[in-house]
Amino acid sequence: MNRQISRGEEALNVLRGNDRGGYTIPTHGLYPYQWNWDSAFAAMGFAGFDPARAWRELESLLSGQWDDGMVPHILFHQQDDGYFPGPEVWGGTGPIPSSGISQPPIAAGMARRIYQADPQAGAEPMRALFPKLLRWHRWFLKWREDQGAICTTHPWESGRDNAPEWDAALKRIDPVGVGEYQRRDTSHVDASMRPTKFDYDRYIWLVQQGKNLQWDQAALLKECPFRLADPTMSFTLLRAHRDLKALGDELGLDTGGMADEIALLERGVQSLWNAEIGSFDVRDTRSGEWSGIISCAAFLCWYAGIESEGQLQHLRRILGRVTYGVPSADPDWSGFDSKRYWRGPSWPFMNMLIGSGLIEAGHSEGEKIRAMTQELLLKHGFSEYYDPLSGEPAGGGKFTWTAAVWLGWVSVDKG
Ligand code: 9WN
Repeated sequence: MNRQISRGEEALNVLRGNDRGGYTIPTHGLYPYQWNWDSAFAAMGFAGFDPARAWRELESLLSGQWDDGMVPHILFHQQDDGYFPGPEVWGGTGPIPSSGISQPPIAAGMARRIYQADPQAGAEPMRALFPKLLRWHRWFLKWREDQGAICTTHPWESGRDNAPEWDAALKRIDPVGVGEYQRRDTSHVDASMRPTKFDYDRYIWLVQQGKNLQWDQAALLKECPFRLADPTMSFTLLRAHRDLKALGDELGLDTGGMADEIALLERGVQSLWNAEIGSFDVRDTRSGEWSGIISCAAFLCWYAGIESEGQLQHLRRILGRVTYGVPSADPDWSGFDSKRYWRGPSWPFMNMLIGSGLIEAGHSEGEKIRAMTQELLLKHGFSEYYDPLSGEPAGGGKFTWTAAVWLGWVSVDKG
């Protein structure tokens, strides 16, 4: 008789199965390359059973760093026709074929976790990573800063592809000349769970604009119509910079200027406070408009060490409406869709960032989110995301960062 394997063993198998030798793909088929913030979670997942492999994951991510300090959101280590848009569409200019945008900086926080588990073994890899991570963080501060908040210049840069906060800015783009292209995502998962063609035309148009400008940031700053100050980018950079400074101080490295940068980001996140809805929100730097929608990104404030009673009230209301973690969009918003990507579903890795921030801040909602996530993964395994009402899994299966969240945050079968 076959022994039923535990969730923990299953999680290890997911990570091992997605390991391509030095880097990890998010899931077979749908996402066959190395993604930036997924990779940081993969490192956390490996840390518990193979710390050397965890450091290797972060090193391979940073090996794609561009001359200007940017760390791309996708590294195309090997050509794979299962994903669109591939390296030739992006025309990245770094040392490894890559996309031309970045993603929320999670790596420094994960490096700190791995380091703290074994400071002696971690000192050398961390010393080598420190200047690279610092250059990346400073790239955000140089090219994405607005009133101290950090902007996203493409829906994919924020990591929340079809979040409703992008709708108004995307609508203003006329994707003239975008041409014919063949999507691959909808041949892996049901189209009803993915962004629409309207959105995709604009995603591709923005990629084409960046490529035509050879990813020259000064030119893009002037010309890119999509430049939205975003809670995801701002809160994750603030947290990442705090973590990196702590590591640098501990290792006796040069952290000059970092305290001032942290102070700037602390002021900057307050520029994302939309008093009308009493929540952190996306601010369009081109039009000056707020999105007016409360998304899961707003609840990353505690992860960044920012307290907010108003945000906590919204969290309590929203958690009372769902069963399986923080939904990506407010269930009381008229466009809420529990199955479509970033317009409603619950994402375990987001639950972890939000929940661990709340736990650090001493709020009981953090443990509640952890328990919800644990139950979700016990019942439904390691998918990309889930319906927050029914728990039904959606998107890709055998997903790296979801398995990593099990191993690093909610596991019930450790030891
Ligand atoms: C585009 C890999 C990535 C995540 C993102 C998620 C999704 C890609 C896509 O998958 O984005 O980058 O093609 O939909 O939105 O957060 O990093 O898991």
